[in-house]
Amino acid sequence: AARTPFIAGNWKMNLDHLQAVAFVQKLQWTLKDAKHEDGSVEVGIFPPFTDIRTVQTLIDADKIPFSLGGQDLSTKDSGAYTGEVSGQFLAKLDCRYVIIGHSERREYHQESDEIVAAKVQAALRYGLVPVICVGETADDLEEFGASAVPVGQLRVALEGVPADADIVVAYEPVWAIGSGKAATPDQAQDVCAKLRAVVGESLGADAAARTRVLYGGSVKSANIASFMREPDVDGALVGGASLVVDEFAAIIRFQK
Ligand code: G2H
Repeated sequence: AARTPFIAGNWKMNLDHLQAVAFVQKLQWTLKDAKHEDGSVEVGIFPPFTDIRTVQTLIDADKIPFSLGGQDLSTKDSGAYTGEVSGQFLAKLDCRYVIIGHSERREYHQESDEIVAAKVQAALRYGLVPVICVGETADDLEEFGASAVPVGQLRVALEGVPADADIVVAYEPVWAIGSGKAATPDQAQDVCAKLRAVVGESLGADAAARTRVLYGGSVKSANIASFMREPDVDGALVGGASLVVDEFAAIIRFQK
């Protein structure tokens, strides 16, 4: 089955709700007649929690063909968990996706592989598609090579996931994030192919063929085409460049 390319903008902790309005309107205007209009590429926006309602309203009012997602969610459904946000709240705001296990969560919030796995289960309980992030640090790369750590992280994240689950995998080498130093297309292809194989081992061949595997880490308009040319790279998780309208629009308009 052909996999629809997915360009996902992870705003991280940027753009307040008023800035979000201006940004989304300008992006939509810049993208008029772009190929996301005909569904040949899916565009995802991952704003901070406080902007999700705002972006949902814009998408709704203007029939903008963007998918919406959260940057994180709680392992729990509801209750006395101050500061947490439940997957059911995201689902009620029309979020289709949620990023799970981003390296910044793993590093600054001590998220273990087990917490990541619990968050994947929480997402699936509410019909959200988890965007499962994995990747090696510079030290891991030196010690174990590129693929061992992300492969291990993904195996744990997929424990107990049903074979028919809709998931997205994002390979983000930590040394490439926000550093301006992206992986080479060859490096990305090699690890993304191995991650697809893990999806196959865990969920079966159908899931491996259907699941989109993204590359993330210093993606910009100047390098997107080189990644998208690779057979096992189905899109990109874009941080810094997703905050610049012209850059993000150019990434969405990538040509193979
Ligand atoms: C990796 C990526 C988006 P950037 O974190 O998730 O960020 O594109 O800024 O490297």
